[in-house]
Amino acid sequence: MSPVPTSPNTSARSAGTEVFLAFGANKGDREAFCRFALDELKNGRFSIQKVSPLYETDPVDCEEGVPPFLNGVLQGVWKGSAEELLDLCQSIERQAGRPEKHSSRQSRELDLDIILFGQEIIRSERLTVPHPRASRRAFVLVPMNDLAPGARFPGLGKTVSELLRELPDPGSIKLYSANSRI
Ligand code: A4P
Ligand code: MG
Repeated sequence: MSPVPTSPNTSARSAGTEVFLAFGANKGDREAFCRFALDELKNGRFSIQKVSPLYETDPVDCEEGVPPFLNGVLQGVWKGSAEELLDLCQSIERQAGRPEKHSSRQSRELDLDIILFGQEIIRSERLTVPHPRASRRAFVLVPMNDLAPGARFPGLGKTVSELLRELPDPGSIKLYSANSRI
């Protein structure tokens, strides 16, 4: 009997998929929560390749009076499906103390979003990738541009540096610490 053919997707998965994750925190010890996310991500199936500097950013689309965020982006290789990566991100958010039910306009100990999953376009009940708001948010594009200005958003067909140049108003985003690299 001839062997069952392996789809390109399956073989790509076994080698791992290049992913970009954005992290943010604006509650408690923000730097410690970002560090916690990086430490927890280094589980067996995720290998971190690059981490951006940390930026302090004004809240976007949040309730009035919420404190500024620390934001960054990391690039890595994930061996598994996108849904499994979301499960890992959500379990790290919960371990950081973030309640399961919350509003996107409130402060949070930790937010971990999948920005790009290879060049896949995913629209499922749980997951939209590329992240639907990332391409117009300086707090994602600025740190991502430090890592991979030429990374392309599938669907939009534009690179990170092109999207950043096209942002009408980047808002306030200041370098906080260049030392988040690992
Ligand atoms: N979900 C769908 N697609 C994705 C994806 N690509 N990555 C679903 C992660 N999650 C994804 O997300 C809510 C649901 O989105 C999840 O259950 C998942 O199934 P969440 O992270 O639990 O909640 P959230 O972060 O409060 O909501 P959301 O919609 O991710 O909010 P945003 O758009 O990420 O906004 N301002 C500054 N300066 N810095 C920030 O980091 N963050 C936000 C959050 C608002 N303003 C900010 C910042
Ligand atoms: Mg989120």
